[in-house]
Parts: sequence; C-alpha cells; structure tokens
Amino acid sequence: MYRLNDWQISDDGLSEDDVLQNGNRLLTGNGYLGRRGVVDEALPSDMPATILSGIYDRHGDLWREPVNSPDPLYTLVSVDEKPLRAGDERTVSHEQALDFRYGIYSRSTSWNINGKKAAVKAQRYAHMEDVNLLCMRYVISSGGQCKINVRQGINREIKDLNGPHLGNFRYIEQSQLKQNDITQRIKGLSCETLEKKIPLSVFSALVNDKMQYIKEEKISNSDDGIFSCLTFDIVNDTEIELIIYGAINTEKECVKAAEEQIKKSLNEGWENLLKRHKAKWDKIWNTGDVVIEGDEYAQRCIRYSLYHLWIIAPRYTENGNGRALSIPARGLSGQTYKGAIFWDTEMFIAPYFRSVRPQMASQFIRYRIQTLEGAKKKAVEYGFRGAFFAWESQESGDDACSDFNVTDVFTGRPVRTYFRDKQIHISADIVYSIQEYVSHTGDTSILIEGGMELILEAARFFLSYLYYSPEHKRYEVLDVIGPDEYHERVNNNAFTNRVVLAVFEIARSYIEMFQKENPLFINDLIKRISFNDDLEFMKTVIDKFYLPQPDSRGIIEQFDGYFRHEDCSIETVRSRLKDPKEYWGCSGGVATPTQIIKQADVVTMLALFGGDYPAEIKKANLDYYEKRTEHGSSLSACMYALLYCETGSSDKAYPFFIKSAEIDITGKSKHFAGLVYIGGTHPAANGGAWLTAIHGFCGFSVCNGEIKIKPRLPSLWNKVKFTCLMRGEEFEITVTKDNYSICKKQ
Ligand code: IFM
Repeated sequence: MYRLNDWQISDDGLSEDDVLQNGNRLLTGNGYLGRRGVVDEALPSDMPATILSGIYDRHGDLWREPVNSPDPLYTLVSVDEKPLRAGDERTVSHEQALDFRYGIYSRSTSWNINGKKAAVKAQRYAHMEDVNLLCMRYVISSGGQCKINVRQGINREIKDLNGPHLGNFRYIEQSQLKQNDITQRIKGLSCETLEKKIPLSVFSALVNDKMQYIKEEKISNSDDGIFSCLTFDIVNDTEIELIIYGAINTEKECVKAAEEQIKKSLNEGWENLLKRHKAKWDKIWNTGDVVIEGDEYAQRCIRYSLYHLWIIAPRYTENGNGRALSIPARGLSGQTYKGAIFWDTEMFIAPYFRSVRPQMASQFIRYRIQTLEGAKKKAVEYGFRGAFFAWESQESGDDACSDFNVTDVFTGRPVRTYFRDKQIHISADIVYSIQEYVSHTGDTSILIEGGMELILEAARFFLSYLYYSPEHKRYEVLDVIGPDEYHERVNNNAFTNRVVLAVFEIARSYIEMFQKENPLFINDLIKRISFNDDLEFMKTVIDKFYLPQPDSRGIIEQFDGYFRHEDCSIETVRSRLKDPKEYWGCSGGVATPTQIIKQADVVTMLALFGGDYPAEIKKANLDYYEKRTEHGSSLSACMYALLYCETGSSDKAYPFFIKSAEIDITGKSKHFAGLVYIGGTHPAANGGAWLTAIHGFCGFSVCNGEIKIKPRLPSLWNKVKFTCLMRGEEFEITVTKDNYSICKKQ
C-alpha cells in the first residue's frame, strides 16, 4: 500500500501489480534518462528500464520505440549462495520510497536466512547536473557469520516491449584501482542500436569499504552483461557499503565520454555529487514550485506532479544549438506509446514550462520545427499539401502511429484505427501553442527561425483538407477524429473546426504583424514557400468557415449526427463489455454507437476558447457532456476542471483537479487499450494539474506580456504562491480567496 507524505511517497507492496505500478510511481530521471522504480536485482519480468530520451530503434517490423539501456546499477546479493530477491520466500520486510524533492529513490528490504537477518538498504538517483550519471549507495547488513556474494555490474537482461534494440556488444574491463584500502572496479560495455547504429556506451564503477572481508573477486562477462563478483567472508554483524556509479552515453565518442564521466565521479565522490545534485533541484524548486496553503493533500499531489515533469524535461538539449527534443506521452517511464510525442506536450505540458522555464517551451517548438519535413511528407502521403504533423511523433517527424494501433482482445488480431490518418487537429494544436508561447514571452525570434513557416505550412494543410459545401455555402472539415477517440471519422468535430479556424486567424494576424514590423522577412517567406495564392484563399475561408453552434438548449453538438447516437449511461455501455480490456472505440467498440465519449472534447474547446462563449453555454455543455464522458484518457479531467473554474464552480472543479494530480500516485488509469499496454506515467495529467491549480483556481493568464489573475480558489485552499518568468523578469504571485499580489522577485 502506498503512503504519501510531504515530499515523499513510499510503498511496501510486492505483488506483480505493485511492482508494475511502483516502476512508474517511483520513477527517477533527469531529462536524459528515466529509470523505473524497481529494485536493484530486478528480473526482466519486473520491467526494469533506463529509458533514453530521444533515442529510438526498430526491431524487425515491430513498433519503433525508445531504447532501454543496459543497467549499470544492477546489484544482486547472495547470502550463503542463495540470491536475495525482494519478495522471495525469505523476505521479512520491504519498502521502497521516492523523495520527490530531490529525485532520490530508496529501498529497504530484509530477509530471514535460517534465523539470521540480512538486509539491504539502497539509495539511488539520476544526477540532475551530470545527466549521463546514475549514483547509488548500497548497504548490506548481515546478522552474523555468513558468506556474502555480490554481483554488480552492467546488466543486459532488461525487457523491451518490442525489442531487442542493441547489438555489436563489446566489453571493456579496466584494471582495478586500489587506494587506501578502497578498491574501484570499472567495467564498460559498448554497443549500438540495430536500426540506425547509434553508439551507446555504459560504464559502471563499484567502490567498497570493508576490504578486510573480501575473500575473492573477479570480473565475469557473458551474454547477460559484465559484472564484478565479490565474495565477502563475514564473521559477525557487519555492514558493507558499496558506492556504485553508472554512466550512459550516446555521443559519437561515447566510450571515452562515459569512461571520463565515471572517473570524474569517482574523484568527486558520493557526498559532493549529491550536494551538486541537490543544489540543482533547489534551484528548480525555487522557480518551479507551487505552494498551496490549507490543503495538505493537494500540496503533496501538485509537487509530485511537477516532480514528474522535471525528471522528463530534456534540459540538456535546450541551449538551442543542436537537436531539440520534446516530451513523450508517457515521459521516460517506459516504451509505452512508442516513446512518441503527442499533442499532450503542446496543450497540457507546455503551459507550465512557458511560465517557469520558457527556454524549455521554446525547445518543444523547435522540436516541431525540426520535424516539419516529416510533417510535409505525411501530408503528401495522404494527398494533401502543407504540414500534417505526426500523431505519434518520434525524432524525424515520421509518424510512429500504426494503422492498426489496437489489438482485439478476442481474436488477438490488429484492428484498423484512424488516429494516424484523421487526428488532424495535431497540426493546429502545435500552432495554437506557438501563439501562446509568443504571447507569453514576446519572443518572435522563434517565428523567424522556422515557427512562421510551420504555421503557414499547417494553414496550407488545412486549406487543402477543407470541404466546401455548396449547399450551405461554407467551408467544413470532414472525416476527422477529435479528442474523443471513440468516435472515428466524423464530420465537423466542434473542437477540430475551432482549432483549424484558429490556425487561419493566427497565420493572418502574424502576417499582418510582420508586414508592419519586418516586411522583408514575411514577404520573402511567402515567396519562398509560394504561399501567395494560399493567403488569398485563406482570407476567403475565414469568412465562410463553419463552426458548430449551440442548439436551442445551448449545447454544441460534438460532431454532425452525434445527437442521433444512442443516449445511454456510461454504466450501460460498461455493462456491455465482454472483457475488461476491450477497447471502447473503433468499428466494434461498445461506445462507438452511443453518445459516451472517451475524453473532454467540446469541453476542451470551451476551455481553450472560453472568451468566445458566454457562461450559460459553458455551463450547459459541462452539464451535458460530463454525464457522457468516460474519462478514459488522462487528458480529460483537467479540461473539465478548467471549465468548471471558469464558470465559477471551483468546488466542482476540485475532484477533477485531484484526479489529474494524483493519477501517478494512485496508479488508477487505463492500463490497456485492447491488448496493447498503455501504462506508465502521465505527463499530460501532471501538466493538467498545474493548469488547473494556476490557470483554473488562480485564474492566471498572460496576454501579450500582461499577467492577469482572477482568484477562484476552492473552499479548502487559503492561499497559493507560484512563480512566473516573463520577458526576462521573475514574478512571485500570491493568490488568496479574494485578493492577489504580483511582486517582482529580487
Ligand atoms: O494524446 C492522447 C490522446 O488524446 C488520448 N489517447 C492517449 C494519447 C497520449 O496520451
């Protein structure tokens, strides 16, 4: 059972499900790598993983997915020749914990060995400054005379969902370094990914005290990795401390770099490394924290959510020189969803970073700019022009989403899904997010450096996608999937139509802005990409564009014909399932013929474009759609929360906020879509929790560099404090129930 305290979450569970959940719940990372919260002696079935950000590989014709590195911290202890594994029949106690202030995972396990106690306590973290580095302190205690074997090194026995991904292994053994009764043992391994031959080096160093007990030691290597094998002859109650460093590198000169990292860390030592790591976290919390007074649970949940965003944010590539990276839908918690980037980043995660680390938000945009060519190729593939971004984007902008993204539970056969072909709103979400970034930061250089071209290409894509209805004399958007993925290939999805219109409006307003401020740039661009005719067409389209309107009840129909679908309860639809893992959408899904939707759709549109609609319309739609939303996606709850806040019902928003903020604590989310595993952490919900707390409850917004606050705190909350970086200045904002202050931070 998990327990949540201030800055700490712990769990003592050992069941298969606990192990899977804790892998996510106790995740550590630093934006370069994510390490699942499993024990140090984990078996492949425990899903140990050290996921590398932005490195992908494809095995055969299986799904491309992020690479899981060999594990340099692997440690297995045996007492009197019997391996100690958490959960084996001799286990007496076991607890794992995560200090989410400093990203430190710890475990403490004890065993009964023929009446004597043996225990292991370990602490480990992914270094926040030296991002290639993992550090671990591992203490073994034995209650009396025994023989202890330690097998520590680089373990290749890890599990890929669609692997294996690495080959051409070479082991590197270093001579041991003995200094003042301390021995440092360094082992290394080099390999490369199978598809693109990306080099990967992993080094591991083991340092130990209590040399007097060492009976024997050797290095062994085989197909499962390279290990130091130490035998200690223990005569009485003793503690053996091991310090272990792991370095992982994927640069060109990765062997050298990983080895240097290890040697540097050995020199610096555990205490100093930890100090530097903590100082980095202190700095992050100094701007990144949200302080809530009056609600301890919410306080813990929001910090836990923000922690999860920081451990997956690629800080190491944000300087703007090299390749830009973004955040995958399941972060760095595993290979779920192919490690791909969805609209989750732009709409749910970027707002937080825009406020506290604008250079990260700008990196997300640069990532999309770098994938523009892929988006253009995809548009051509489907017979359109312009930029149709990947629904599931990997490093090149090619779409990782397969045509058969769900496996039927009954037949085991792949099912045709249309996410890749029809979730066209992705191109518009990216444009929307660029506009939000520019409005917040005033940084128009991103537009000049590719952002404007992206916007025009996205506009061109939609211009080529539109359908002119001669009957209604208007432009429509047909055959799409909106946020609600249970209803595929629908016409005039209200959300999609609204964001497509936003693209045209944004493109037009930036063109006007540049015509005044930098005509040379914009005229050149329009000429270079031959956008002139499109521009004329776009102006016509804006005037004749169809946006679904509220009906006599004030309700906006989610798509043409939605109201004709069976109107029944979520329970009724659920009761029709023949298997709990059944996918609710697609052609045969239980929700497809009904009005039950997967996630906020019209509600998302109203939350984003609130200014276009009066409060009664928002309330009527909240009321209508809430009963019909299954919240089968972790992106759903926060949109309800935001809209409830906007309509003055913060207490109704509160449970939705909690649902978002605690999702990776409780682990209560869908783990399967058909037979496809979709578990992991939920960065979009983590970002959604911040959105609700700050944009929702504090009524925070930024428009063209001006901060606005409209306090609407839920009953439990007395005060919220947070920081916003804007246009080179740092503001501390305090919001109470009926007041607020915005102060420049010194
Ligand atoms: O982007 C989401 C989508 O909206 C619903 N299915 C899961 C995706 C990744 O989080």
